[in-house]
Amino acid sequence: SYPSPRPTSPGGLSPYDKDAPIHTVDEFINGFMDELNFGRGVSLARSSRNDQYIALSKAVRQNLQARWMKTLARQYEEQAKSVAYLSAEYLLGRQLDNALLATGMTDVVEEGLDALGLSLDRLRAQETEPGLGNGGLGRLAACFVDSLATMSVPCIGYGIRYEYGIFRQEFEDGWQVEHSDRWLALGNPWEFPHPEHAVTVHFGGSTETYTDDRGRERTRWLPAWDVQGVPYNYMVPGYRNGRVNTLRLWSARATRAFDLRIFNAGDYVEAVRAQTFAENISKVLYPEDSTPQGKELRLQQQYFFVACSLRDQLENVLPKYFDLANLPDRVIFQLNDTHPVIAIPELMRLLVDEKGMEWDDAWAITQKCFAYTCHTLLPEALEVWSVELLGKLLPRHLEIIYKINEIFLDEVRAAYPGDEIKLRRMSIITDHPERSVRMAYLATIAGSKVNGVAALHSELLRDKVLPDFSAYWPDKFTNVTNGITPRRFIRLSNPGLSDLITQTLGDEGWVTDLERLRELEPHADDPAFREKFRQVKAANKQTLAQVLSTRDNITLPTDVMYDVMVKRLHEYKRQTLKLLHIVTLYEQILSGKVAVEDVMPRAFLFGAKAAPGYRIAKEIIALINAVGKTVNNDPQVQGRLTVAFPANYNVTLAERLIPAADLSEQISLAGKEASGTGNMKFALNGALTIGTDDGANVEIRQLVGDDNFFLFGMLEPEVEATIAEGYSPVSVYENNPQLKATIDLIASGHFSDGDRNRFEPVISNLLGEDRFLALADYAAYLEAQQRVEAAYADPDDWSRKAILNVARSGFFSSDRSMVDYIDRIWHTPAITQ
Ligand code: T68
Repeated sequence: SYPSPRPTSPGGLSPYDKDAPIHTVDEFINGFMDELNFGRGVSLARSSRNDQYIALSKAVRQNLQARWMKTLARQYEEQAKSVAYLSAEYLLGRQLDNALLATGMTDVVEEGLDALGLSLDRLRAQETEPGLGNGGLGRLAACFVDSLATMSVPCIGYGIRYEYGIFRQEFEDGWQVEHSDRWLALGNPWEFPHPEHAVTVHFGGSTETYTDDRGRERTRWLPAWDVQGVPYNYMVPGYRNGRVNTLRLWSARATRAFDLRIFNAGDYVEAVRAQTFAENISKVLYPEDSTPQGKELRLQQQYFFVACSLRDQLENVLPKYFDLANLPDRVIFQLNDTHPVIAIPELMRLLVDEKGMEWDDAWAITQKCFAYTCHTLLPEALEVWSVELLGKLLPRHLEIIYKINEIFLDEVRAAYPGDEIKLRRMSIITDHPERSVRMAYLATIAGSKVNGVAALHSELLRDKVLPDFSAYWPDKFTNVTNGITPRRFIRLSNPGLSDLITQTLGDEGWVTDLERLRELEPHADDPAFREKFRQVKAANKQTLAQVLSTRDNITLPTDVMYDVMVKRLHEYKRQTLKLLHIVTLYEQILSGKVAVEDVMPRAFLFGAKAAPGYRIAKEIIALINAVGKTVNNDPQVQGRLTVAFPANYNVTLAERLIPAADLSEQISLAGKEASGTGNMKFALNGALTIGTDDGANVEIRQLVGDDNFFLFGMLEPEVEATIAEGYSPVSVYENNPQLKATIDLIASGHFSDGDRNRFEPVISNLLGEDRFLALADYAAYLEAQQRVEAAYADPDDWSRKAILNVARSGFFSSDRSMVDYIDRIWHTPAITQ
């Protein structure tokens, strides 16, 4: 129903494109040398690698800038409706390679740098990735803005320019330690600051009522303090289509009024201290990915970026004298989880208090302008703000929320007379454990649509998380299954496989039309194609081994199965279940149950950050590292089992790990992982999945076929039943001798120099509670791993399965996700001119 995006210059640079100054090697060299000499003020001979990286980036971005301005001009001319994506996180990954790909400049740049005696590979490595997100949610936002640009759909991404992104992880004695991520320390050639367009955001104070000049009773907010938001613009290039959209990240600084007040009072030092206070708001990304702590600074961050973004839309993006009654024709604010939900009362405040609109008119507009995406099923991840804190920081917003709730509850009362329980269940305000605002409810009530991020998730969201609301508004609820951008996650990250696909399909059209991978299906039966496919995978393993050797001093065999589990460390994702499998294989060798020669050689690769305050997650990291150390150094296993846990898993490392994987571990407890997106990246890159019936795994399995997916474990209803019956992990342990031997080996101190207490917290967590039923799924997991081994023993058949995974993963392109959002929620056509 939506035209699929087509690149205008599929091959690369078009010499006739007047919008780009650089087409030839000579033009590149000139552009680069200008940036180096006049931008950095250094000669080539005296330039540092950082000078060269920045000059290179600025030369490359020249080819995007005219396109950027034209894109904006077209959107304005066409009065196009645009998506304003509100997200507290964007996990972008490195920018240089993506810009080279989008502009088709890679070959010219490589040749030019070569002529200057420089290496593109070395300069690439100079870039620190912008880690402005925790994991899946932030990476999803980055994929979505990429797809919208590539599809010529008007979009502006709004977020926060954190001075420190997600922490840099190191291991000390196997224990996670966090270091600050100083990603801006060496300068950032990809951002365009506009301090002259700073907007003011208010906080605190009180409200008062007054009578306006038409005799109406109104309310106004008398805030106590304010900060300024400075916009930093980033280019979001479409893939070879001449479009460049905008990502606008806000940075906080003190207002001048604020300064003057204090400076005039003569307290210079206090005035400077106050500036620091203001700047704190955008200082650091909260590293909690699923248990929001209700911290005041976090609420400040949320309101800060949302208030800046709404003001920007109303004052700068829309034409002067725009009739706000038509706002829904021009913009849809997509709420990426509840973090930006305070935008709802903010828009009401702007329309009612500042623009003088009647409540009902403002509410009708607001309801059309917002839509809400939920990313979780964990109850502890559903954000609530205490009324006390909200009232202190945003008193007017709290009043507005109360009024929204009051009107809504009147409606509910009329629909279900006498049902006080339902009323209390559906109220935005809850009294337990303290009086607070349920942000997901506010978003559901105000939003035009509510969506989950995979089919199963959307179903559970409707039936388990928001059942009263879905019964009341069945049409409000929809699903949009997540996706990943094929530009970054195959074309850039897996050049070997991309070349093979392009050769086989005859052109590069698949990069923007990923369903075309279906054309690979017949080749899955061609032994010559399988051989080439295996060669690509083998080369990717070599590359990864090389990277890990220099990056982490890790030695990795390259002729073994790569079994990979990379994602945030969380109990529900069950890294411990993976670990129990590894320890089981090892225990079977130690105890002589299995001869070493009969163990299939494997390298187990982990990547995971734990929230700094999440004790048990950090203990699990330490245990993985301890097991790795013991296993890797044990001559008895003869290098058949290798455990590698490179620190600081991030987008850059993902781009290396995923293309090298044979087996993708997606083993969350059924009903807990909303979607997963790593699962899609692995399948697209030709890894087979071992996974539970959870999140998007369900759809992956349906598409790739049962024969090409290793399913195991309880289904969601079984999980519920098991818990309802009174789950006892100890009895599972006692009734499974192999599980007992495995856990006992850990408890014996085998991996902790004889210290039996060292991993007691993990053991007692598993035996005592095992909230996510790892032990209950252990036997099924081992059995599935045996199926994996049997399949891997037949390389030709394994390749066939892997190729079919690639061929059938086109659905998981974020371009398709965008089509679904556009059809079901946004109704934003592409610009045409
Ligand atoms: C993830 N959520 C889901 N949250 O866990 C994953 N949370 O299943 C899904 O695929 C992905 O979202 C995209 O939809 C997150 O990543 C967070 O990072 C987060 C951050 C702050 C507060 C709460």
